[in-house]
Order: sequence, then structure tokens, then C-alpha cells
Amino acid sequence: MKSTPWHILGAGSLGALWATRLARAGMPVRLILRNAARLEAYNAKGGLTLSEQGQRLTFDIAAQTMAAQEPIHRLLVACKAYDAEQAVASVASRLAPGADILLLQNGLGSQDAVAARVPDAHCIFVSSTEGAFRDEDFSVVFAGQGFNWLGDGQQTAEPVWLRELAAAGIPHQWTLDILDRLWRKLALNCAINPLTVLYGCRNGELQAHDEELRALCDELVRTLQRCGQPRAAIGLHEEVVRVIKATAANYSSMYQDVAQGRRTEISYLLGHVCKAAELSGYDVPLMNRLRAQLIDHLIGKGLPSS
Ligand code: NAD
Ligand code: KPL
Repeated sequence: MKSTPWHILGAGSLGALWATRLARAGMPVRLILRNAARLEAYNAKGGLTLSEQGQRLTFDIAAQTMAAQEPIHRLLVACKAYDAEQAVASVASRLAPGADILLLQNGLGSQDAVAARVPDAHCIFVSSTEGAFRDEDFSVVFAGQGFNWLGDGQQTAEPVWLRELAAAGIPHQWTLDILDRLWRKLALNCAINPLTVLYGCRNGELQAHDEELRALCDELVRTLQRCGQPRAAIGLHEEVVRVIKATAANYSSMYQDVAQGRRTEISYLLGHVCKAAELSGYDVPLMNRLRAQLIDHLIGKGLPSS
């Protein structure tokens, strides 16, 4: 039986990491690029390159623009959170009824925006701890082993196509608790990432600011509880301390975005938590102040504040 093509929207770091591993395992993959100029640049490059454990391999993966006619049954959205809704809207007319859409975005907020845009699709949320970066256009370096949790927030049984991820060596598990996992990662990111930007430091250096971290975690815990996410709140400060020790030498993803002059996903991280707290009528002075300081910092660097 012919397998369903994987359409990959966003050929950046994670999009390329998934596309190359799926293609390597023999799955049909199609990259969806922004426009004809990007398609031309991709064709000139001759494929998508994966660097893994010192080995560099290029895969001649088929690519197309949004304007292609081929119906989409399975879509992996690998854009940044702030691009996801618009990107999906641009291929909405190609989605088959009930199409599976895997959303790889960090933080929260973009997933609901996508789901509202394409109500007939089956949206699946992915929480990924894998690490990848682009070393050049259409070339990705697999920088950190990790894991992918997938789920749709409902009591749905796992899709049969998950076995394709297993065949491709993409570590994963279907979970009924995907929202807990997304909220938990969001809370960790809110505690760690903004402070690394404001102190201009590696994750490990936050150990010198434990009192501030502890107070922030207390506020985050109470917010998660108020927002109906009590399980994501359990032992938060302890885990934050564990993560900053385990990743002591690393710069957080938000630090790296700012250092490289890239837009951050602030609205889907700290911004989302502050908004959720406001909607539930809960006062979060520490997070509001942190967010305001971060916005000032971003504006000072000439970067978007949302
Ligand atoms: P990236 O910037 O490397 O890639 C995003 C790609 O999407 C870019 O190539 C961009 O041109 C493309 N894109 C944007 N709008 C598009 C559109 N309308 N049509 C077609 N392509 C479009 O980003 P990334 O690092 O791969 O991150 C993607 C998401 O995954 C983010 O939410 C990020 O937080 C999350 N994430 C990344 C990593 C990582 O290690 N890179 C790890 C975990 C989670
Ligand atoms: O996920 C992270 C990131 O850098 O985005 C860490 C630092 C591990 C937690 O915030």
C-alpha cells in the first residue's frame, strides 16, 4: 500500500530534522516552501542536508510552494509560533477533510489559533526536547538528542502512522497528557529563558539568582493551579534547578534568539502565561514585571516586542 506523504511546512531547523529522518527511512516527504524564489534556491542547493555525529548527508526531498495542487493528508507545521497560523492558512484549501496536522511549536497559544483556522483538521500537539540548528540555508545540525511527546488533548487512540516515526528513528510517545507537558515546558521556559536574557548569562549562572527564581516559580505554580493545570505545577522549582544544572553550560533558546537578532516567541511563552492569569483574574506582579523588562530589552535591541 502506498503511504501517505508527509508535507512539511517550514524547512528550518526542526522541519529539516524531521524531513531528513523521514526521507532517510523511505517515507514520501514534500517540503512546502514560502514562494517560488525559495523553491528555486532549494533546487539550486540540490536537497536538504542533515549533519549528525560528524556525518553530513544530503537528501533530495521533493519541494513545492503553497500553490501546488496536491491534497494534504498529513502536515507537519515546523514554523515558529508567530508564523504558524498564517502558514497553515496559506495551505488550508489543500487540506483533505480530517487531515492530521502536527504542531511542533514551543509555548502555547499558536496551537489554538491554528485549530480555530482549520476546524475540520485533526490537530496534534508535539512537545519536543530535541535540539537542532541551521548551519546554512537548507542544512541542519542535529545538536541535542531528546524526545517528542504527541497528543491531541482528547482521549483519542494513537494514530497508526506513529510507526513511521519509529521506523525513522524519531523518538516519540503518544500521550493523553500533552497539555500538561506543554504547560510544564512553558513554565520551565518562563522561569529560565527571560532571566538568561536579562542577566545575559548561561543557564547555569541562574543558580546565583535562586531567590528570584524561587519567587517566580511560586507565582508560576499558583498561576498554573488557577488556570486548571495543577499537574504541571508539581515540584516546579526543583525541576527548574535540575534543568539549569543539567544545562549549565548552555545558552537558552531565547538568549540565542536575542543574541542572533532574531524575533523571540515571547508572546507564546511569558506573554501567554500573563494573559492566562489575567483571564482568570489572578494577579501576577512578578511575571508582569519580568515581561515588561523583557519587552524593554527587546525594544532596546531593535527586536519585535511580541
Ligand atoms: P526555524 O526558524 O529554524 O524554522 C522555521 C522555518 O519556517 C523557517 O525556515 C521559515 O522560513 C519557515 N516559515 C515561516 N513561515 C513560513 C511559511 N508561511 N511558509 C513556509 N515556511 C515558513 O525554527 P525552528 O528552530 O525549527 O523552530 C520551530 C518551532 O520548534 C519553534 O516554535 C521552536 O520554539 C520549536 N522548537 C525548536 C527546537 C530547536 O532545537 N530548533 C527545539 C524544540 C522546539
Ligand atoms: O528549553 C529550554 C530553552 O532553552 O528553551 C531550557 C533552557 C532547557 C528550559 O527553559
